Amino acid sequence: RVRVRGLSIYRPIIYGNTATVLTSRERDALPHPDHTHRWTVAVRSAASEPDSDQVGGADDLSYFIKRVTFKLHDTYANPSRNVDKSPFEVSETGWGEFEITIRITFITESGEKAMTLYHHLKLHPWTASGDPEIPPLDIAMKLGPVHSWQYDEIVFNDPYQNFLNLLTTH
Ligand code: SLL
Repeated sequence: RVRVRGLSIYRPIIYGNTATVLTSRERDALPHPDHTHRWTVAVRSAASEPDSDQVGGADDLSYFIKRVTFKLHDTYANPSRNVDKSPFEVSETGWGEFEITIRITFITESGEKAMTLYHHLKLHPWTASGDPEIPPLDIAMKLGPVHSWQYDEIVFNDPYQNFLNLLTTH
């Protein structure tokens, strides 16, 4: 277990959410008639991949991430959601925005401490006028999906030699 002193290695990620307004037919099919949106919160690689048209790369982060825990609002059943394989994401329906705590646990061999990120779940579109009012659902539906993503870099300082090898040979 040798650390490589003085070396930093980073991996680019994005984290955030997409959201769409449910159609009235979709709402009728749900057990929660008050839910207005379907959303997905995710942690993804920010590395570009050829032929990937999704937000973020298609790259699988599980070679160094063991688990991502998404802590949802307490109005949800089992608000603490563990995801142990790629894609590291949770999809739900709901009616309100709230802060999601995202805890990233690295593979045991890394010897790295878990990392915590915060993301404000965004359901309502920003309008061109900068008007802070929430647009009505029929207008929001015409505006299309909402995307709210942040870029970050996971930095490993003085990594263990084995972990460094794993990262660089991936
Ligand atoms: C608000 N502070 O008042 C926020 C809370 C909670 C959102 C939003 C689903 C709940 C369920 C849901 O959308 N919760 O499934 O019961 O705007």
